[in-house]
Amino acid sequence: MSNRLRLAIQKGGRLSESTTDLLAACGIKISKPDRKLRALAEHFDLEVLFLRDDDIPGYVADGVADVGIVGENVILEKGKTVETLDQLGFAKCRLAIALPRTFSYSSAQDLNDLHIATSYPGLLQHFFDDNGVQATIHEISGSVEIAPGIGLADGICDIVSSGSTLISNGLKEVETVLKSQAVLIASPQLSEEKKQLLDRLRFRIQSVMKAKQHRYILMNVPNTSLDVVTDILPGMKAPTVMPLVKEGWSSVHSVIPEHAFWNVIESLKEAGAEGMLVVPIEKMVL
Ligand code: PRT
Ligand code: ZN
Repeated sequence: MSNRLRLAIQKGGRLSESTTDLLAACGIKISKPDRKLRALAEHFDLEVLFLRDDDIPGYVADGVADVGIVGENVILEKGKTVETLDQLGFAKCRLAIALPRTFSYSSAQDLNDLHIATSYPGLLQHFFDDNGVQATIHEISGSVEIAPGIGLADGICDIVSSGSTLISNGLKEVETVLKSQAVLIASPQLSEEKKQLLDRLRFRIQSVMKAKQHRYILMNVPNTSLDVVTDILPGMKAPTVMPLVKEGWSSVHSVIPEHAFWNVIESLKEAGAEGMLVVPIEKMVL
């Protein structure tokens, strides 16, 4: 067996571009596969297998691939034994039950005796069991959203992101079965060497993800406001403060979480900060 780490990723689809972008940001370049099923990465002991997303949990569970990148919805539906290591922040969506817009719906009990079409029979049955619902599941593999319109089912259970597919098919979302995003999964039985490679890969992924969730901020602050401003700013340890050539002023640098961004900016402005610059961070190693 080779000591390269074998990573299974989606060959072509909604996960592909974000997956190769993430690997590239981790310094791992993989050449386009064309029709090939596998490729070697440059600058890292990694071999990539290009698969349909539905096959990824099985390949990883069987140890044919060591690790994989796939949506949580697919892992949970397949019920394979894999370890879920890190949420990757892309391909965010939800698995939802939707009914015709005109259906008067108040609770899960209204689903009793309905026929629901889905490509996720396992997760849907689980939801029915948890909620004491007796309904019939029609498993279909694609174009689920047209099932009620052609009289195949009363409703559907499908992946939703913006919701526009449901609207254009006259459907409304009534229950969320699962929230999902792309995750890194691993086989439970990895050799020590592969575990070390995996640790290096995860360290890079986490540095890239932390960087995406933060911004670097620089501003000029009158020295009289420094205490207030440094209280607002967390920084990695504490903000950096450097004197400006103009007397009585300092330049303050810090790192702020993206989610707190606008609130922090507003408070800084009120505290007297001027000339704020906010720049993206490429990698963040703590
Ligand atoms: O060929 P292969 O089997 O590999 O790919 P696939 O066709 O099965 O999957 P693909 O590439 O469509 O999606 C891969 C993964 O992306 C899914 O398993 C989800 O984890 C995630 N994802 C994120 C989505 C969506 N968003 C999404 N919007 N998967 C599918 N959709 C579809 C959905 O099925 C519906 O038809 O988009 C439509 C709804 O989108 P909105 O924006 O109109 O709500
Ligand atoms: Zn698929």
